[in-house]
Amino acid sequence: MSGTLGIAVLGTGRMGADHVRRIDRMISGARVAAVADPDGDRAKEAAAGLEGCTVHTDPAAALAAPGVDAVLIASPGPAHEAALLECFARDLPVLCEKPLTPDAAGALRVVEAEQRRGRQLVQVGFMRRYDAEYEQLKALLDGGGLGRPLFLHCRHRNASSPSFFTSEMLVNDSVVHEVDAARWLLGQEITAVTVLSPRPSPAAPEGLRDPQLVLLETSGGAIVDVEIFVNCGFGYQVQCEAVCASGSARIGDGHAMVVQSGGRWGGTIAQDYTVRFADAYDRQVRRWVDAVRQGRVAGPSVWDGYAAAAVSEAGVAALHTGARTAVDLAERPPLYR
Ligand code: ISE
Repeated sequence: MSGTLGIAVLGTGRMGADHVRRIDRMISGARVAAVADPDGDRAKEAAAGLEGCTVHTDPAAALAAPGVDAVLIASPGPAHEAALLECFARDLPVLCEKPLTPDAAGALRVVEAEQRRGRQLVQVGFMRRYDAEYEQLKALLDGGGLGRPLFLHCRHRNASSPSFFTSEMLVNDSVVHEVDAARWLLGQEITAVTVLSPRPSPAAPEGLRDPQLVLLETSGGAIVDVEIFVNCGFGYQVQCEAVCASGSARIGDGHAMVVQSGGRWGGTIAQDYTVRFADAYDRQVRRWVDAVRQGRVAGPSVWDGYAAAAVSEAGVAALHTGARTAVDLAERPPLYR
């Protein structure tokens, strides 16, 4: 396409509002044409100052608004399936924030619906794939110089969790990022999940099983361990070390600037994901816009979203039972091979 891509942003909470600002200020060739949020005031606030942007409380009305060529879904997970099916009916390309859907059955219905169309329309927002350090690690592992990966040791820490966060969400809202990153970095599926949790941190809200240790087994015989700790107090940290047959590589140490003064040395730690992964989000949206303008779809697919949902479901079962739980994955359809 030659003109500017008009995007409808569904959901103007923290992530959606961040994407509205990003599209407006950081992305060339695109503009926000419509926003929708059940909270009309919040939608209005996100659209303030955006020329020609219409404001809606009903997502379907935003998709039908004038000038909408593509859709960015940033509403809560349970709203994704209906929004995606509506986008398919209107033939609108989509960038859908993770998780694709909260459950594997819903994600599989989305996969089947896209397959019936015979053409991909959706990129799923697993932004780690666009982070410079993750891209470097992926290139290193793909190059094969370190030999076969044996372990990924991952740490995923949030300063604090929102009030609505549940023990299950540590798995299906937070660790889902490591699930996708591990599948992508290793080029393997996750076959089984085990979840262990120590006595909760005193900083965790009453009843929240925080932190947890999530163990993922892969189809190629590697093991991925993830420490997920969403009330660590000190900041937002995402680290990953790949240990391979003849070497190891680590990302996420966050040593941007080191200050030495008064007999001490140190730096700062980002406080949340919109800061830690700001560049990755920019790159993700930019690549999506470029692809859509060229009539292509790239990046994580709804199959990747489904596979992550299937692993999350096994992870939540493992959290409840304490048992190693096998992942039940459908056969990958030809459209996603
Ligand atoms: C949140 O939804 C995210 O996607 C963040 O990247 C993650 O760190 C956080 O734990 C999730 O709740």
